[in-house]
Amino acid sequence: MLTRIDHVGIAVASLTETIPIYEQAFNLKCVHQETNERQGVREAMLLVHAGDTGGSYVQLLEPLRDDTPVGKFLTKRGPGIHHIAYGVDDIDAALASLTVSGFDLVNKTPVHGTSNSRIAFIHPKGLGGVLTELVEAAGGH
Ligand code: MC0
Repeated sequence: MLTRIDHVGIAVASLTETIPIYEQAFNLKCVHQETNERQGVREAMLLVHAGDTGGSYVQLLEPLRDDTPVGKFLTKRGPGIHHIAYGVDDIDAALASLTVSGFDLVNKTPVHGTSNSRIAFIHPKGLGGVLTELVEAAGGH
């Protein structure tokens, strides 16, 4: 079902302050930035590895407001790892399988993600306390 680790999402107070730190520390390049109003974030994608089945990224997330998932997370826990995202070839099939298995899906059908990907979140409670995202990239994978 899973093709790769697509990204690790990290909650930060400021993209402007944090992007240069990651670029300098690991010689990464920020290859994409986007605002996702529905998710309440500004995000930056830093490429770690460009693989055959899609890339792997560090995703920095800055909340648009305090009453958003990342805003609430920052208030409660401070900056840190917010979620892990796995690549899938067929997100509809993956969600159907997880539903049959009884997992608590935050998104029962895919929503818009980075770079026109289709994404869905699975609640952290059923997965060892880790908020988990599935990503089907725009070109598949
Ligand atoms: C909250 N909790 C988490 C968590 N956020 N646990 C692990 N990781 C996280 N990131 C836990 C809290 O500690 C709490 O546990 C319980 O969940 C309820 O927390 P809450 O603060 O009351 O939050 P809720 O219930 O309002 O919402 C939690 C939920 C939400 C996971 C449903 O954050 C959500 O819908 N997330 C999915 C969307 C999202 O995160 N979007 C931003 C990234 P206790 O034990 O105290 O009950 S968007 C993105 O990444 C996109 C653009 C992309 O990749 O393309």
